[in-house]
Amino acid sequence: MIDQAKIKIISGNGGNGCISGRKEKYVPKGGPDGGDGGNGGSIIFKSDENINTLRYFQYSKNFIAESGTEGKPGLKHGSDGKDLEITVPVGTIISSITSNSDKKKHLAEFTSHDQTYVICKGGKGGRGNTRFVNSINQFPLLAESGEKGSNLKVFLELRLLADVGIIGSPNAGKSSLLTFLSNASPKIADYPFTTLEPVLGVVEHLSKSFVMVDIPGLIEGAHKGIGLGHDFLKHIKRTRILLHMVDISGPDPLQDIDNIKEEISLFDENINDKPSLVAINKIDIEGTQDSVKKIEIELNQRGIETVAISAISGIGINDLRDKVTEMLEVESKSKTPRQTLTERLNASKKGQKKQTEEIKVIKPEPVDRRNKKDGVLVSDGEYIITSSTAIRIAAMVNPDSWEARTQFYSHLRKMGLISQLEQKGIGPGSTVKLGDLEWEWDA
Ligand SMILES: Nc1nc2c(ncn2[C@@H]2O[C@H](COP(=O)(O)OP(=O)(O)OP(=O)(O)O)[C@@H](O)[C@H]2O)c(=O)[nH]1
Ligand SMILES: [Mg+2]
Repeated sequence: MIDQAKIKIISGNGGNGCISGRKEKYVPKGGPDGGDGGNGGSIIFKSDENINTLRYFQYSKNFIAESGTEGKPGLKHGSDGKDLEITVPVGTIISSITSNSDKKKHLAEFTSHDQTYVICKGGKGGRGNTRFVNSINQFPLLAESGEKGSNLKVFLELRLLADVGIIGSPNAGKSSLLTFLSNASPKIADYPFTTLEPVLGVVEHLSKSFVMVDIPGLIEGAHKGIGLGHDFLKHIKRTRILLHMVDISGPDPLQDIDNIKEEISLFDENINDKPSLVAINKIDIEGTQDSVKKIEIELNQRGIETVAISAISGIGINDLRDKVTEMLEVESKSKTPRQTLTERLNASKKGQKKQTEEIKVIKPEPVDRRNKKDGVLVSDGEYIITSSTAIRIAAMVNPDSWEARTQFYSHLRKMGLISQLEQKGIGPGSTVKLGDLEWEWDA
């Protein structure tokens, strides 16, 4: 019933900002001209009703979005990394897993077709040196490194509604069958639309169990919302096999079957591709034997499997349980990874319409973005600058250039970090750490 997978997703890094330009005075087109880095691609999950399993993720475990490229001289912006879109079936729930424990945190749930969630946002591109120009510093030797993408382990879980969906016209005996077979007790009555909501029941058979759902009766026009309509047709999609019930005592059972099939394919033609079985019900009623035979022959000729039952007296029910169990086994063995990722990407591109409008972005944010507001921390007598912006600028400072170092120091002062260090009691000889840099305080 439940399909699961663990995968790793990594969004793209932002590209570094560029330090460039001509420094000489009176040179035409002189001045700083380093462009910004491109943003890293995000990991986006999208639901697709044409996919039914998470099998694909048993073979593919790592998903990495493209990184942005660096900014270039001449104010050229680096190119953004492409987002990586991962398609999952409707009914998928995504949680993050922390590596040191198996604790899960719910991130997103896909309840309908075409929903999109950005689960790992790409890192932002770093600013080029042009962005650091101010009245004092006309030629900055400072830029920002690209923000790192995020790296997340996620747990995907597909919750199918049920293994078997019981469908058919109102009054066919669907609820009677579920009651006979399982612990469920849906309302049963001799009038149409007795069942108003799908009812689930667990069926135990041959030391196995499966879940059946009794779906409210379908009538002509259901695909347009007539009767109880649409809502229930969509539940049918989330079942593995269909048990189509027909009342043999009705005026035209064959026509009844065709009508329901037609309604279903008008709603979604893929549903009729699910493995299915027709249960000819109410065979206990006197005088139905001939029509049972006739309908069996006709359906078998069409390659449709049948089983004749009475949901009230229990005739044929064992046979039905055997057939359903066998079909479920065959169905689960036949599942194969349906499409390669590229095929899926192409398929989802075709269906791309309003996509980006509704994209929801899910936390967690990359660590360095979370630290943005932080400043200075004192630990074991060492002064650690935790500001992510400062760390990203530090990563681009040329340590051999006295001028770059001086500019960087002024920038730290402008950011208020020097006064924070002073307030925290820094003195000559103290160790300061900033990203990969470490130096002795001599101010
Ligand atoms: N004689 C006979 N009557 C049956 C059988 N199965 C169901 N019925 C009767 O048919 C009527 C409808 O049965 P339900 O189980 O409520 O039918 P349903 O398909 O769930 O109907 P809706 O919920 O309205 O879609 C009830 O009066 C049942 O007692 C059967 O095998 N034989
Ligand atoms: Mg019912």
